[in-house]
Amino acid sequence: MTKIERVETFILDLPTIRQHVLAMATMRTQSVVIVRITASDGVVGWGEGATIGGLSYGEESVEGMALAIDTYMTPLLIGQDAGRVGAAMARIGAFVQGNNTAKCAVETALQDAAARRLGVSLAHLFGGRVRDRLPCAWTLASGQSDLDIAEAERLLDARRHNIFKLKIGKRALADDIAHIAAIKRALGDRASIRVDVNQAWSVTDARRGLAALADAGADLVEQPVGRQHLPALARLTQDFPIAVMADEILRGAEDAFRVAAAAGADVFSVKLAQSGGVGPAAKVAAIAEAAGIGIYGGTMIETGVGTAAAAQLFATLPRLDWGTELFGPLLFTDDFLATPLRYEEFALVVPDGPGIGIDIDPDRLDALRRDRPRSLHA
Ligand code: MUC
Ligand code: MG
Repeated sequence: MTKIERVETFILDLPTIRQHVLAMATMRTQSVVIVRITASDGVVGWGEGATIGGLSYGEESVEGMALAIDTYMTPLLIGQDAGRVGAAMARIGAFVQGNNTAKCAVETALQDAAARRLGVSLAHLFGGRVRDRLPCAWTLASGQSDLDIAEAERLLDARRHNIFKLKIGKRALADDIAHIAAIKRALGDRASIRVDVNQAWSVTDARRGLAALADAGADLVEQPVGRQHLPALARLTQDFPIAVMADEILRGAEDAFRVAAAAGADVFSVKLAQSGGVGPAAKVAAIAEAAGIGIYGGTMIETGVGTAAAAQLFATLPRLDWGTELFGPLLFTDDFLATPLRYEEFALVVPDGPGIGIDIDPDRLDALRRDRPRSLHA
């Protein structure tokens, strides 16, 4: 039997190319946990756990994830069969509640190693690709309409993105609506405009907001109200012509089933981090598909590791109606992949090669570590 021998966590801090203004936080750095799992046959798998804005988005922080993995998950994994990913994750599930993003980092590393061991891509283990390129949105979140429009124009000219997600909910409703309308007016039919409120609106604001967003020409609104308000989300979904997408409310298959049963959304943002890994995210997508709910490949603004893992899964989904937002690596000033992911013709090219399809440059990884190894960075 090939055993799990070693589980390591690295916290990385990656500066962003510009400030990223969200309803609940302004990001200038993104912090992530990278997990490296080594098996007794020498095969190594990589995984990532990312959240945004420290503890302002969800209950997990990178520091907490590293602790949960090192202290509680690793002892449950050492000595287990490296090829039995489901069994290893069930063992963790029996002793660790919640902590989906930390579980995602571990599960992804196990899946990556399992696929590498067989010499196949992770997509191959999930039924094989139905597409080689994933339409990829970009988030405009500089905090200023004129800067956002200039950024969108550059990206359209470069044929990198023609789907833009705008982060709103921080300013007064009328200011946000004026911001969206100005961007839609400037870009017209050349781009799809979508907004993410990150739970910031009251139900009353949301009713006004959705009507105005539809008038302004936006195509979709993401998580307008708090994750605890499923009945309100369902009413908004039924009452307005603009598509309503569920994000924060979805933490795995049980939530997906609950939201689908309540007709609580038109679209699901399927996220590996929120679901608890690649396998759990596939279940969320399956529930959406069975319920006739649209699918969007979401991100937690991961580095190349989490982005490549998500790309492997999203490439296998028969329906990916709303494309993806796997732009994470493009928001950072730095990267630690040996070969960067390729973005062209408004899409992310699904990486080839075994496992999640990437190789890590160890020196560049070390340079981004919060606890830089002394030998290299004394
Ligand atoms: C979220 O709330 O969807 C994804 C893109 C982005 O800019 O923020 C994230 C998280
Ligand atoms: Mg969101």
